[in-house]
Amino acid sequence: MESLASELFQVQAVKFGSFVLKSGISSPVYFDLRVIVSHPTLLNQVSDLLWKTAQNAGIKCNSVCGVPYTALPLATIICSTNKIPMLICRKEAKNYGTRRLVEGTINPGEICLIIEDVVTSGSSVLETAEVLRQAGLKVTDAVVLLDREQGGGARLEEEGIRLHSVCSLSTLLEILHGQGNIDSEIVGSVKTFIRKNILPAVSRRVNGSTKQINTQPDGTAAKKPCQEISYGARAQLPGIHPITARLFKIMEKKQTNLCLAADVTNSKELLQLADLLGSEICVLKTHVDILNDFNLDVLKDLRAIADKHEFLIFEDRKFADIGNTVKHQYEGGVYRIASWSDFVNAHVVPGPGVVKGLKEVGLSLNRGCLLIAEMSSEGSLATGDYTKAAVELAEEHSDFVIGFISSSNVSNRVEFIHMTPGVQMQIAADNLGQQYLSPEEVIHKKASDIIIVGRGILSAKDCVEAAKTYKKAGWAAYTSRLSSDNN
Ligand code: 5BU
Repeated sequence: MESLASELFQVQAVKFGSFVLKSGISSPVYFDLRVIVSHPTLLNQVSDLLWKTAQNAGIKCNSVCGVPYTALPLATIICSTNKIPMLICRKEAKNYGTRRLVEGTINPGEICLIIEDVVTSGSSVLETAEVLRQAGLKVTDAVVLLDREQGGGARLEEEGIRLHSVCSLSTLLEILHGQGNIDSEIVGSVKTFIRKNILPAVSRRVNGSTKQINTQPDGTAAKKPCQEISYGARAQLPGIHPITARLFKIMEKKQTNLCLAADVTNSKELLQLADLLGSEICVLKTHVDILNDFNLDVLKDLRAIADKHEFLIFEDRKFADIGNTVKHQYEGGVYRIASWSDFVNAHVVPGPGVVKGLKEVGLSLNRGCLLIAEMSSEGSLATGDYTKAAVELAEEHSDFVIGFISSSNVSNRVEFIHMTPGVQMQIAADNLGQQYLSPEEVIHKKASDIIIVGRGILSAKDCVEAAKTYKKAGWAAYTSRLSSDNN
């Protein structure tokens, strides 16, 4: 281990200084294990140590899978040297050919060992484990070269995965310090950083107690945490955004996960609808720019109705410009959206600037924003890497981003809310590309949180009755999801 630590330091796989991490926080230590592919002896040494760690822990496995990409060559060497079948997890399904997410021979029920270079929160290992489990494999252990000791082990444990590390960050610090590679000041600053940045296993902790709800005893398919924690419990999560907390509380209290897409073009009609259906819904979604007779007083009245019936207002503005422009569009202009809308949504196509711009206006007003990770329309381009990028952007700005517009659950983090448009029980599609799913499909099968219904209610003969029906169906799907997942 001593020589490995020194070599990792020499090749700059571990660096000390000041680095801005993906999350935006500044770290005094940085790992880049990708560089070891240029050092074949080191590559072999690391692979050997990973396999020895697995053997010392008594791990039995039928195959090995490296978390893409850094751990792929490590897994390859381990498998080739020790004659073990390897599996490769794709980050994305190909959009042609087999669309497989796992390459290699899958024998359902067999155990696959995960190999990783560095573990911080454990999320990369979890993503790979989820894909393998969905393919029918069991995942019980992961071996990692370096554990940053920031809570990844505990998080994985909660998901039924034991984490074994070749080396912990504190041991690495001690060795490098002993060798004279780093001084005590660096050791102190890294230790302080780690202590201050231990990631809480927020997705698992409800009211301070850890609920072992996601793990199957045999290590098979873990279900998404959102599927098991009630809306009410999610409202209590430490550090949850005030808008999300309010929304979850309203949903629990009114027993509704229905959002009305109030797509009408007349203000009077909008206010009448809001008052008529207010008791059935948790959110009223507006397209304020389709009103023929818009004026700000209408929104004042709508706010009053929202407070009376306890629902939130969501302007479906779909911001999609550079930060500076969306800032003006959100704050000013004719609509003054930030002054009355509890939350809005944005496309991620412009990159982080769109969120930063909106945040400059919304944060101090305690407003929230959904990112459009997927769309309900046929041929939507918001899929695969695009959806993933939306999730990453949300994680980076979770002080303002409260969740997603998506057709399914795209993030395991229970503090994010998922809202799904394209819900209707009568028809499967309209003639302009809209595609519909049922409340049961959206809430139970796809593990979303809120159904957004427009014409399913608005075009019904009796829209109050229709709203009640959707409310009931959405809630029934949610309660059956809760009970089936907690059994
Ligand atoms: P419908 O009448 O239930 O089809 O209305 C759906 C509403 O949701 C409508 O206001 C759309 O603008 C909105 N919507 C959508 O349908 N699909 C999407 O992907 C997004 C928004 Br984002």
